[in-house]
Amino acid sequence: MRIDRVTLREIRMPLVHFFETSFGRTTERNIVLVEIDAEGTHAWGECVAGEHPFYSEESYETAWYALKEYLAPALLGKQFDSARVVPALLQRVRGHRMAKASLENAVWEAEALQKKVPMWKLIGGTRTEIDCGVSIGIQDTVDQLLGKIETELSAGYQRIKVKCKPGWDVDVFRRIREHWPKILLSCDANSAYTLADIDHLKRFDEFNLLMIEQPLWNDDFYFHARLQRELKTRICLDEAIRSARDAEAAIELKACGIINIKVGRVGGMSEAIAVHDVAKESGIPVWCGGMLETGIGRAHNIALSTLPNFSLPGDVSASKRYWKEDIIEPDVTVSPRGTITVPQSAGRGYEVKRDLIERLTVRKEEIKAKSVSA
Ligand code: OSB
Ligand code: MG
Repeated sequence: MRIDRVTLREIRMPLVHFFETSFGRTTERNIVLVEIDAEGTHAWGECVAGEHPFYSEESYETAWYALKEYLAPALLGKQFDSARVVPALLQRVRGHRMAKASLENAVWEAEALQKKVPMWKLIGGTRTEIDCGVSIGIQDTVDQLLGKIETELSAGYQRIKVKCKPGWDVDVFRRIREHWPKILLSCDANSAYTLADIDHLKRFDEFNLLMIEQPLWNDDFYFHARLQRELKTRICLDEAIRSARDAEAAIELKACGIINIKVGRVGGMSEAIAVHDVAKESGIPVWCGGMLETGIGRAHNIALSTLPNFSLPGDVSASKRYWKEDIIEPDVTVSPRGTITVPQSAGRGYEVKRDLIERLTVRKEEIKAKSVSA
């Protein structure tokens, strides 16, 4: 295939409910979408970078810059057989993984469309249904959180993850366990603690959590290994795992017992598959994380979740939890058993609503081929 055109769009979409983590509250998303035209095949990728560089160094603005100035020009006009070669073509640019992923994932979609297979089959997926959990942000009151948990459990979700931070942790877990002693429950700190909190973190063991996600620094796995030796509960790494090499090192150090894979965080589908494979070989289960995606990114997360070692329920959940109207059709829906049925049609398996995307677009730019030297 040959990449003839790359179009960048920024869309704005309000969330149906604010989402709060230890690093802040999001009420509206600014999302960069990438559309490629590969010899008449149109395919899309979603950039999961946030509004601010708080989860990682990237934001939608840095992604726009990297895509426009370097990444799109590196692919434009190039001829190749498989999306597998994209990482090598983008390798010269350091970091900017979420930006790279949005472009690479669009190429996977194009390849799947051209080969007339679902994207999940193209990447080697095997599952026909994926297990779903939800990630519930910090609320204004614990009672509000309990109400949300009740709603999600009634909808069938198999695992509840709650965001935590100092001051919103053990007392909250205790209230949850009073109501639901047996549910699969986990927490995600988004790096809100340090090793000085070790005695406090040990108290988390009392609540029979499935895992504690990224308690310490976003760029660390060495000290997570030290913490893991002191805890009964398994640590799950999110932010710290940016590549298959990171996964290998973290596993060897025993820094985690579980890995959250986000295709954007690791720089694209090829690297996400590689992280999956490393974890599988070591007997470390993985699950698919979420970044408040629209339907495009969500569809790609569903495809990724069909790989065999995605053996724990992920954070991929129904469109309606995020958006009044999603930009794909049909919406992603979750069964009363807390599963998503994997679509069988070619490519992403959901149609994009082009008119709606146009209406939501606040910035649009077509990137032309140019040579980058020096
Ligand atoms: O740490 O998993 C995280 C959202 C934004 C940034 C970081 C995280 C999250 C989530 C949301 O937990 C998961 C979802 O998309 O529902
Ligand atoms: Mg996380």
